[in-house]
Amino acid sequence: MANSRFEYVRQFEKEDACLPNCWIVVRIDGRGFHKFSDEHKFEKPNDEGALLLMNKCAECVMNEFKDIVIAYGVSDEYSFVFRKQTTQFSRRASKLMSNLVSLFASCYVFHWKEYINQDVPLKYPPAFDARAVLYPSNQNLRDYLSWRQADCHINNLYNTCFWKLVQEGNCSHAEAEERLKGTLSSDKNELLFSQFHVNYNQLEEFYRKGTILIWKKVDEEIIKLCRSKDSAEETERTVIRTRRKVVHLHTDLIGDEFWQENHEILGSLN
Ligand code: DGT
Ligand code: MG
Ligand code: MG
Repeated sequence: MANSRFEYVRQFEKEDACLPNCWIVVRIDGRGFHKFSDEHKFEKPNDEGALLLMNKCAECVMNEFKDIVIAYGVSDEYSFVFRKQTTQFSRRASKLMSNLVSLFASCYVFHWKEYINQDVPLKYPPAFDARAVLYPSNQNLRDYLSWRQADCHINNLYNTCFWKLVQEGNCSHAEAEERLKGTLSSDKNELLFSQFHVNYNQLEEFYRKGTILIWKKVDEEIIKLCRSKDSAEETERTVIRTRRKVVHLHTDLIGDEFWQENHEILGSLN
């Protein structure tokens, strides 16, 4: 078919294929979630339902895009790591980002009622931003994920102290901020322990470490209907089926142990 005279405008489109042999990380982050979490009465510092909803959306994304080998989520953000050799969308950054982030956002709305208190209807449509960053080496990728998990730790320790001071220590927001100014991690641990009898390291790992999603092979029992050769009658039989499933972990990924236990993530085939 002959091209129309308008066809030349295609040339204005920019090539944006990600470099080969690099890990592709797409990170999404809630837009204005400071306000969004207030408007929807999220518990402070951590709202279990809101975080589980984020995890649900991330799991939906992984089930749709099987080339994601690991995802890491904390607060209103999620990072998705595509295997090095992925050919998804011909590695086009805009396609990868826009497909991921739009699926994530629609899942967030779709599953809202399952995770958030029935008394809190969704007041307005949430939005998420997305960026794609390339990491050429395994060490770069590990450092990226370590950076996000270290951030989770720093913010969660600060927020735990801040909200204890406000909710139980009779401090105003400004007073709590002043009390925490210039404190080290050890000071904050000490404050929690001496003033509120809280051992930070015993708080839920879900909040302290964030959520890691990876694929694991799991054995599942399924019930099959079988018909014998000489009878029309069907009988139920339990069979074991192995399948890959997304599992949720709340462990340390900064040390070597996680990567040794899950060596297939960085494995040569990726
Ligand atoms: P942005 O990303 O530049 O559009 O701005 P924000 O407001 O989304 O800021 P960001 O992403 O740096 O920080 C995330 C905000 O989300 C932070 O103010 C706290 C809030 N948030 C996230 N998870 C929870 C939660 O479980 N409970 C509560 N109360 N707030 C949360
Ligand atoms: Mg945000
Ligand atoms: Mg954020």
